[in-house]
Amino acid sequence: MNVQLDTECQKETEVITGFRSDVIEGLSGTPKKLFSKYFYDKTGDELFQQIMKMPEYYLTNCELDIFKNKTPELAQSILVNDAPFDLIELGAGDAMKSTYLLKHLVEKNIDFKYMPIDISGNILSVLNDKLRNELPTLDMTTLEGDYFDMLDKATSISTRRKVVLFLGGNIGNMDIEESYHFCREIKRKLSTGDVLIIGFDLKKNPHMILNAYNDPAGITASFNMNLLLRINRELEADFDITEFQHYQTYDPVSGACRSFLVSLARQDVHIGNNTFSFEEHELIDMEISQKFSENDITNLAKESGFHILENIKDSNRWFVDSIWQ
Ligand code: AVI
Repeated sequence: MNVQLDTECQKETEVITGFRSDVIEGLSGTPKKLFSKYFYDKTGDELFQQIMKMPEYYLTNCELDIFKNKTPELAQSILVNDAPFDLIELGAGDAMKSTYLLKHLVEKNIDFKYMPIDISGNILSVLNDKLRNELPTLDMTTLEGDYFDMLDKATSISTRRKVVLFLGGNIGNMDIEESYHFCREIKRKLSTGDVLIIGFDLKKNPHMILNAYNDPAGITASFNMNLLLRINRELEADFDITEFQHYQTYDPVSGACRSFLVSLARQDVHIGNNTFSFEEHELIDMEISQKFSENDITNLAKESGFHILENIKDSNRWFVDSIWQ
């Protein structure tokens, strides 16, 4: 019991230490930067749920449309002569979209094991309860932790063929170099015949993209501000969020949609013993949501050692789930 508590405490301390050093490093650079992976504390999760329900945030319905209405096509592209396989989902969350695929595979009596990976143990236990209830015959092992560590664990648990899902356009939250590195790493961890399905938000009318991240209700702004509040709560800091303003850009040529916070005054912010000075109008680079052309996707697949088996798009052709081998 004590050993378990000690381990949990140690894990929590390591998480906070990583968060602190990333924040301090990011705010010490030029331009100042924070990492969007830290948006998702409890309040951040709730704000993201609200974003997904916003009429301007078209991404939610796009991939839902694919998983709901093109399930047989998806299933077809991942099955090889009904051979058993492991379906591994990176950042599964509530698995809202993939549940349509799981139901389809279970109904067809396909032999597979579902392995959702997520950094949040809480989300995984909710998902576990939900799927045990909705799909009692589903063979499932949840894996809590970092994507690559857990992918290693999944490959050590079983040697069956792997199908990896990376949905939601999450690849867009990496800068280009990071996304190339990420795809190469996945390729290195997979074997011949394994499959990767990645969701990409496509370049489209720039007004539509900008609106999705610059919503009039200001939910995206609050989502960004919450990271400053989280730093205040967890790292003994004193950001005054009334002295910052959200600013969103979209560059239709490069496809980079970026979130910034603008300092409205010359000010000092303290984080523990560290002081960070902001000029008036100085920016904090908060997040990139990269948009892709089909060419960009082909290049990314090729450069990381994959080839594209199929591109499945939603009915508006705004989003693609690209199937790579
Ligand atoms: C999680 N990710 C794909 C979202 C996106 O569209 O980049 C995060 C987000 N940021 C602001 N709105 C949504």
